[in-house]
Amino acid sequence: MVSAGDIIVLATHNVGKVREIGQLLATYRIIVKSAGELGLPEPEETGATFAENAVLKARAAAQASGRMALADDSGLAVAALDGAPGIYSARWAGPDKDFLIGMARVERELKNRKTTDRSAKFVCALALASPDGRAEVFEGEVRGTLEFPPRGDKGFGYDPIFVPDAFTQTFGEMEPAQKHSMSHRARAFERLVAATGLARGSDC
Ligand code: ITT
Repeated sequence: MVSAGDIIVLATHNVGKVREIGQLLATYRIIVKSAGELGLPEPEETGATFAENAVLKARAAAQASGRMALADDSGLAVAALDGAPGIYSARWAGPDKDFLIGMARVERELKNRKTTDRSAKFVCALALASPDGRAEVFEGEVRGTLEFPPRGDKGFGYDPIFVPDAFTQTFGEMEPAQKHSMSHRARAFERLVAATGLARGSDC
């Protein structure tokens, strides 16, 4: 579905995702243009799952641009909050997308539940769509624990409160390469690479 030299539209307006997906794609011979760069509109996320929203965004960008498009729908699922904020992770940060607000809401809701369970996972669905509407989805997740107050400014979104299992630093404190060695996004990306046979630049 994707070959060396192809141009792929990255169907996201989130700069944190653009940066991370750009790093994950860096060794592959494909040219990435972001939806923002191409002035593509942001479709409404009406799906009920990460996968549905990812497909919706990828299809909209593929149809509008006439090129293959890659979309990422992701979020934080907190066990004691029955999986919330989940697909509403961006919306919990309010209209200004202020993740200090989103993280404070997670902390507040956990306090309200009067539980000591702080387990959570990040989930990512990557959808690759072609202009004719065909789409494939690849998912990944990483499990961890939430810690407050937030720590670190290296990531984005909810990274400063998420400590992956077997580590002590939050994603916000880790170098990008370390986050990529275990993240939900990197795991979904590994599946995409395996399924599409995407070749590294040096292999071509
Ligand atoms: P696009 O739809 O344009 O891609 P968005 O920010 O609205 O951008 P989502 O609907 O997928 O994207 O929202 C997911 C939110 O979950 C995102 O805004 C982040 O705050 C959070 N999130 C996803 N992956 C994350 C990660 O690796 N680290 C921290 N937070 C993450």
